[in-house]
Amino acid sequence: MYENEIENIASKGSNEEIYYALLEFTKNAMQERGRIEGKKKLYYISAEFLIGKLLSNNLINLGIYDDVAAALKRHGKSMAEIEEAEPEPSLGNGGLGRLAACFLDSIATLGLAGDGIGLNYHLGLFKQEFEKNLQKEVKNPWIKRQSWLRKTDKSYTVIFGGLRVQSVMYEIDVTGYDNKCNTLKLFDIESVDEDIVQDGSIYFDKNDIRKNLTLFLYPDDSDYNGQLLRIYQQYFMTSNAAQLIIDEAVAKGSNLYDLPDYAVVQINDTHPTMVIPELIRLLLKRGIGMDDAINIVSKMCAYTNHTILSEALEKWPIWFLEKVVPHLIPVIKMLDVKVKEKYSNPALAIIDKENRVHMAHIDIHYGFSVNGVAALHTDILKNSELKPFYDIYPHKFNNKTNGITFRRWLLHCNHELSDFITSKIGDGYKKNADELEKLMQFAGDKEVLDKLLDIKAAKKKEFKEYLLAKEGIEIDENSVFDVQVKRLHEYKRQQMNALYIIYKYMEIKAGKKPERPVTMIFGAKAAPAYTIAKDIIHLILCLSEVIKNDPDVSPYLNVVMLENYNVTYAEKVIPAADISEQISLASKEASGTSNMKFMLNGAVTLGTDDGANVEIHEFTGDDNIYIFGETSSQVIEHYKNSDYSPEKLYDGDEEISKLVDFIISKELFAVGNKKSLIRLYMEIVTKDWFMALLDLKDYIKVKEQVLADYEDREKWAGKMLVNIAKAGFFSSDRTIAQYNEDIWKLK
Ligand code: 26V
Repeated sequence: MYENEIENIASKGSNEEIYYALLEFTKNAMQERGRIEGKKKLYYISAEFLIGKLLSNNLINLGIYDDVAAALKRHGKSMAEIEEAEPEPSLGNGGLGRLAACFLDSIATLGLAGDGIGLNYHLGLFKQEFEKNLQKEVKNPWIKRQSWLRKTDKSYTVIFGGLRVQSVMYEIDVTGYDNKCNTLKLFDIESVDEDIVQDGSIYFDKNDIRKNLTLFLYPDDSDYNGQLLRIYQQYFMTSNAAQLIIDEAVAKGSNLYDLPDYAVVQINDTHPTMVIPELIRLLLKRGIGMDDAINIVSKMCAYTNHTILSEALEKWPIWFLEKVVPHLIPVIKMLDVKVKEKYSNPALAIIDKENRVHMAHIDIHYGFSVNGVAALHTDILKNSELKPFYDIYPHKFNNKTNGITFRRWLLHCNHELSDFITSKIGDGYKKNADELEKLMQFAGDKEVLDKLLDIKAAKKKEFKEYLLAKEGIEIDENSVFDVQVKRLHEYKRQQMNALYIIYKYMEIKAGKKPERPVTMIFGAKAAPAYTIAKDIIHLILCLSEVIKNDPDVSPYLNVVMLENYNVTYAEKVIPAADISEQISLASKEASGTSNMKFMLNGAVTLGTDDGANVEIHEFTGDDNIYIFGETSSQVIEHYKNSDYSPEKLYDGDEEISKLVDFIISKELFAVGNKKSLIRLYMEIVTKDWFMALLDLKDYIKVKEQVLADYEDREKWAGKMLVNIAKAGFFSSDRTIAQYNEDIWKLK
């Protein structure tokens, strides 16, 4: 349909020129598709949308990727080269933001009317650089003159205490696979000034809201002004959302009392919670009574919980809110009074005794649905974290196990594998992921298994070359690729993986050489104010250096930390992985989504029975996954009884203390920062809040087993096949169909 245009574009000069021509062409093609319409619409409000590069994905969904790739090839170019010219928007931290992006893809693919609403952070999340084995944060401007963003003439006034701003709404089209478009709406203000942040830094004047409001995602909130700025951002996002929702519903004929027939709001974690009091306030302003307003809004809003970590559950001191959003205070106080009139249990209060506002409690009392993101996570919410709420609102609680879009995480990032799958079972799985199960008929088929190994080998080689070109790092494509890529957090236990590396290093030093070299690959950003997380990055980088410079060890073990891990990197490394590290302390990882991406690309999971690993385990069976460590109920007991003591494990077990002591060895001090290494050592020995030492020995034992099993290549390929075949459940199309069936009820 577009042959001439595509041919014309492919014949242009530089990669950049081709990219920008393709960008405009694709934007137009998406516009021609038209919008998904419906009386009722979903508003998925989220502080993060980690959308990644969009060109390939959009071309795939438009059904013209192959035509474009073929035209480029005729002109001696590849899609991969052209994509290099596309900047990656960094509008998210990790799983939560990427999930929102996968959901937008599936919502449009299923033809449901649903838009994303968020903020247009000019500098996104920081860019990570490594300097002296330490993480350094620098600003990352990603918006170029030409981009996927389309400026609209929609604009709202948003009022803060002592400040009034005028918003601008941008849109990015989201095309469904073989379907029409929805949009991602990102709000901004014109006065934001990127120049108040110095090059090579992320620091700026946090008081100047007009200039900084939409500069960064989660600006460092370790201080008072940083926290205030977060509240400014949250209110700016939700006030725009609420005004837009009412506008669009009224335009479609709503009399406001029937607003729930026109709009359903999914609140992605607590960041958008203020949409509830803001909607109520706007309805009051339009003459609706308090009880009616509360009733209407409560029928529209649904909340997703993404973590049980208490430090991540937002509780704002009321005077912060009084300063930023004084006009919301009467509403919030009224919501609190109504709860207290009904329930005397202080655990249910919105405003607690210390005058902190529990944002999740607003969502649960005044929304109609509360969901966790994996079966285990939802059980933990019901039975412990949110038990008092489950007791009074059992009907509100439901599970929606996360998913990933197979368009990006298979069709786009692993053409070799998806083409092969298509050749074996046809392409029905592209729309109905459950059809992947048909691959099970090849479980004993040597030819198919060998082909899977060949594809993996090709993706490993491709990644090796990418890494060499990008970072000048050399890895051995015949080694085992053992990969842990995710945000850096103690509960995810990258430090436990680092202790395994120390174990392996010592084994090799003692002459026990592995059959095949191992490449340990990490990717992780640490929050700028999270000291211990940065210390763990430091440890990994120091280990990498020590091992690289040790000729006894380096032929057998290589440790690589990818700089500035992001969606683009994920698309390259996940298809190349042999082992997927999912080693969080059981009960702490709500779901995880990289576990699903790895599985789909034929990596075998080494993990704890946590989050969605539990469901992966159920699908693959014991023989195709490696599970270790204490269970979530055991861990929850340890916390309840306060009976976990890292000191005891350290003092009582020489194998453990030997590994931990290496953190403060002369070898590491020679390449690292003494203060940071000692701090991390002390943290592990005296606190170890996320119990890395608890599971360490079991982890080492099972990982050794994985490496041994890897050598039976045929058997390993069988495990790969089962993982791919059983991944269908984890398609975000399934997740979204369930959200719609149980919560949104769009059509
Ligand atoms: C946020 C914060 C912010 C303050 C410092 C500590 C801290 C720790 C954790 C978080 C996580 C916030 C919510 C989140 O990102 N959850 C992730 O959501 C994913 C999508 O549902 C899920 O797969 C991950 O397991 C979950 O961690």
